[in-house]
Amino acid sequence: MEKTWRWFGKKDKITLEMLRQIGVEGIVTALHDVPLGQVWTREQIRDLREFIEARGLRWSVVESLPVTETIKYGGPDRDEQIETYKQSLRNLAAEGIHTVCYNFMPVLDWARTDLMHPNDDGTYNLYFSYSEFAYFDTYILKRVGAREEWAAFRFPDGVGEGRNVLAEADELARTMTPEKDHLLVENIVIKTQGFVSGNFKEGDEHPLELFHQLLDKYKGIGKEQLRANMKYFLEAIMPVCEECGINMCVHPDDPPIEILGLPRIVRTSEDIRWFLNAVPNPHNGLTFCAGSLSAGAYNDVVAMAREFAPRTHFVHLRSCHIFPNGDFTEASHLGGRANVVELCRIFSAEETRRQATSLPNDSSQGLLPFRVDHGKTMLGDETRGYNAGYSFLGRMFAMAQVQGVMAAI
Ligand code: DNO
Repeated sequence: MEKTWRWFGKKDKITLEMLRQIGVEGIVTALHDVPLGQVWTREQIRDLREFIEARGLRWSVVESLPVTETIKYGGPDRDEQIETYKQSLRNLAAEGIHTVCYNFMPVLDWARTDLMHPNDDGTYNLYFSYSEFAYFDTYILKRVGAREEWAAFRFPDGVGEGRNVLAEADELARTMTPEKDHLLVENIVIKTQGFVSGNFKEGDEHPLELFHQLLDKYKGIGKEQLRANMKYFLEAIMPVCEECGINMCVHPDDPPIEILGLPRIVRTSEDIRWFLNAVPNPHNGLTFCAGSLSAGAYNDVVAMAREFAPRTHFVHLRSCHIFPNGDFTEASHLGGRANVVELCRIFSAEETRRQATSLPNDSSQGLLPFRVDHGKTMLGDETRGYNAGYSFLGRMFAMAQVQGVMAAI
């Protein structure tokens, strides 16, 4: 499989020269400076591609070409936005880039409550606490209906037994301070979204107001409507994907639960089966993010990999540990629920199968790109100002572990 790495562009403190030294072959990146909803021009794409190639690497995957909110909620300008999207796809293909990761999560991209959760061994991990998230929703965001929803919240079978998240949030409210509130907003809205989604930026003065405005757009939109909007989008772009040989791969919802009263539709096997069958075109595929999927207690990640490997165009290798109370953290890449070793076996076999039957129109030569995702923060990473979850030494350590697994397989 092709060893790739998420790189945040020329301003990333982790340079391409560093990545070559650790065995990276392909780069996963985006035009992070282009505002949401604007066409990515050929010139901009070429400039970045040449920058990458001049350093002995290739631009393998786009992560992400963002789907603007209006496409997700079906706003009046969605067709216009879909045309913009199609043009960016054509431009990417013309520059030789054929794998495009995106997501269909309303308002929030990935979410965590703690970005520096200390482990016993002195490293730090990302962490998701239900009570802190419920506190954010009910006390900071003060979303209408939040209290009722959290009162009715039930964990899936096997975890969180007897837990009353709303009562825990109320309890937490007694000890929270303005500083702690601020940190939670930073973690949920600014630091996790700022560098990936485009909806929120580092330095936004009123992130919560913006949040409410976005939430309002989804009033009355449930799971079925969001599904219909995803299908509409995919059907509209598939002709361009076929013509240009672009493989689209949707990123699962992270975490794979419905939050903030918003529907989330890429969480379970049933969801994935649904969107693959709704638009049964091989160019409509999946980013198999083992980490996101493993954060759902109902997801059997290995079984999902077996089922969905043929429609997977990009793999994210990481693994989560779910505590008995339902909270989760990111486990070692060799531990946790995801079983990265077995996943490597499944996806390597899939790659071999593809290479034997190489699809026409497929510039990747059947290579299946993977990247490690969300490393630990360790050995001084914490002082370098890297994006949350995207440390250097922690990710390098994970990458080395996975390279070892691949070699052994
Ligand atoms: C977080 C990432 C996501 C992912 C997007 C893809 O670390 O996995 O932000 O890149 O959801 O669109």
